[in-house]
Amino acid sequence: MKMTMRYYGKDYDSVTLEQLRQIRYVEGIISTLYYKQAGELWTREEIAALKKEITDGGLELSGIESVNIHDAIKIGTPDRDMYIENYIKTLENLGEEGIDLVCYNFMPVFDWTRSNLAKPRPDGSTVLAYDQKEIDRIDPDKIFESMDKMANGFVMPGWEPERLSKIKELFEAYADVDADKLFNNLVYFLNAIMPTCEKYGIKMAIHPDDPSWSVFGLSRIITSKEGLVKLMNAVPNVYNGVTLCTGSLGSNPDNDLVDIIHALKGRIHFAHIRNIKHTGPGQFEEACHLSADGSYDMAAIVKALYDTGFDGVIRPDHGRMLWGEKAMPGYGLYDRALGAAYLCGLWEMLVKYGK
Ligand SMILES: [Mn+2]
Repeated sequence: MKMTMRYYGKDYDSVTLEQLRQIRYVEGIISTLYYKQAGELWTREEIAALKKEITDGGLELSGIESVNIHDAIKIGTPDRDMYIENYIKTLENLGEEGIDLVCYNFMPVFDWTRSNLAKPRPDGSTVLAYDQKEIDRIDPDKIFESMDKMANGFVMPGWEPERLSKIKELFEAYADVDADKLFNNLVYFLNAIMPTCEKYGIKMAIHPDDPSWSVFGLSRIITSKEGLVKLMNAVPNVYNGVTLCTGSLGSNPDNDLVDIIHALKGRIHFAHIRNIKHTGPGQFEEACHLSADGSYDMAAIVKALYDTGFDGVIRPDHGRMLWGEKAMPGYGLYDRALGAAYLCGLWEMLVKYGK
């Protein structure tokens, strides 16, 4: 297991590499070329510059989150092959720079969604929260505006303002993309990139949809054990793998996270570990990583990873906003550092006394 922290780059993140390096538990960084639009080619020079920034900061670049997928690939329009070609070239450039882990998602139009990015808790900290009833009241055209207003002035991953102007077109383009079509388009994409992944040893790790159900009537397919196992079987190549995000999959209380980890044995290349608290049907809020603070037994989750031989990259996921920090929602320094320490503690106990 390698503990890492997500970092958006010096021009976008309020947290510095120096701070991240001082979290003794953290060995590597997960980052991205944040300025790149989905579908754009990443050049070798750009990737080398990212790597250099992180290496100069005393850490290693342990993987990319994310190389985003252009809508043409998800929708399956005739120009998808050109975008797949670009994706392959990007993977080749990443491979040449020694990167062997790429996280991505396959959600139509919207990336992760929340109804509140700073819900106060009784102790004065704030968390991201979701309430389906509130989302149902928001016009899909207004959701960008609503998320942007809550973002403390940060540009959030998946909510880049460039996408706002295209939202009506996007909804139209996805109108006849049902779950089967979306799934087939994902399989088409994976089959096309697998030879490159094999050549460079790049593990693809699909991030589950967040929340794990359909939002605004758009299809979502990576929401459960069934969908994940179906995808693993459709492209039975070890480089077609999963980002086990406990918070995203765990948004649906019907998902048994320990069972999912066992079902995906050998195919989990990247783990996002965080706790959430179910507060009602279609409702949840994020929590501190500690088991007692949310609905999930984090020791059981970490043990399932350990028991299935997980040896990939792990990172604490969204944290609470603490101690007056101003940061990108979910991506403050303090609670993620506490999360890393907690998860490393659980892991050390398993390594030393788990058997
Ligand atoms: Mn995640």
